[in-house]
Amino acid sequence: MTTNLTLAVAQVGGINTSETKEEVVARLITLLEEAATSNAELVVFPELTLTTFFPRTWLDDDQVGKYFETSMPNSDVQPLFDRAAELAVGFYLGYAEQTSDGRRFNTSILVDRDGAIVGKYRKMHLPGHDDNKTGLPNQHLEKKYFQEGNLGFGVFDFHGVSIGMCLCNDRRWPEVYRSMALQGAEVVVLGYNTPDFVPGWQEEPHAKMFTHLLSLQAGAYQNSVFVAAAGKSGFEDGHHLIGGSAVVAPSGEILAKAGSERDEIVVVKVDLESAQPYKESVFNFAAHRRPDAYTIISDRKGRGEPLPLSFNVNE
Ligand code: ING
Repeated sequence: MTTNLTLAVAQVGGINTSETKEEVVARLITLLEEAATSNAELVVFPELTLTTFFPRTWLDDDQVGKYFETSMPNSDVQPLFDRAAELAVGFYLGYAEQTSDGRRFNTSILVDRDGAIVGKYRKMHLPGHDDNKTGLPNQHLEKKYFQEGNLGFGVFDFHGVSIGMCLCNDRRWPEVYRSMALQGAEVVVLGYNTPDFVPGWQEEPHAKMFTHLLSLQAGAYQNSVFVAAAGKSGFEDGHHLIGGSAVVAPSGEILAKAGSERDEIVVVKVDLESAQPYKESVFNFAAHRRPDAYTIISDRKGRGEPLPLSFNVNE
């Protein structure tokens, strides 16, 4: 049983449309090398971390294609795979995937310390919209550019550690962590791009960071897992994304958090065994959960009417 894992979240401080994938990969390699100097075994990169957050802009099909990877690895990212294997560091990478039959997903992969892809995930919760909302500071067109994920919430073996993956908006949905914790996930890794302005999302500025961290901390505590989240942050062509890359313990405590909105590595050596007391007591799923009472959660998609009462309130 592996007890320790040295985790790094690699925050990427904004990618402008002028930057080439080659330049971005060079930045990722620099971050990975810095993490390796702190003996990191796994580096978590952000969502869509090879390009600018292009869903902020309405693009025609021939304009948006360049943001997608038609194979993984490929010539652009091979240097990252090579350097990581050289340093025996695994990584999580978020990118825009186009399949051979043209389907497009917001995807992440988990690569082990030998450079082999051992996990894949396609974003299940796509936020935003698919219509052209002109006249706004930016749009959020993930529902236009990506299909909903079709791989479910997998848990993968990373050198003896069970790791679940998700992406950005997924972190706000409690079902995500629970689905992976029920499969034995010890660590949940995720990348995110959280813009200041999302059509329809009205929150005060401080609340954007609060709800981001709250989501990580709740997911970690309620499921006795470590959560490692890496953000694309800072400014991209003048559009701001929040930072706050962090590693959270099963206690719900933030173990470490990025202090900047730039490229920044945050490294934490986590003691996986420290989750055990929570799993054996307050969140002993097998002893305490009542799935017989939760069926509404998977039966219903949207809000509806109260369920008919199966009892008389006066009895
Ligand atoms: N980004 C945002 C996120 O979930 C969002 C989108 C946030 C939409 C809040 C609505 C409300 O952090 C991505 N990429 O999902």
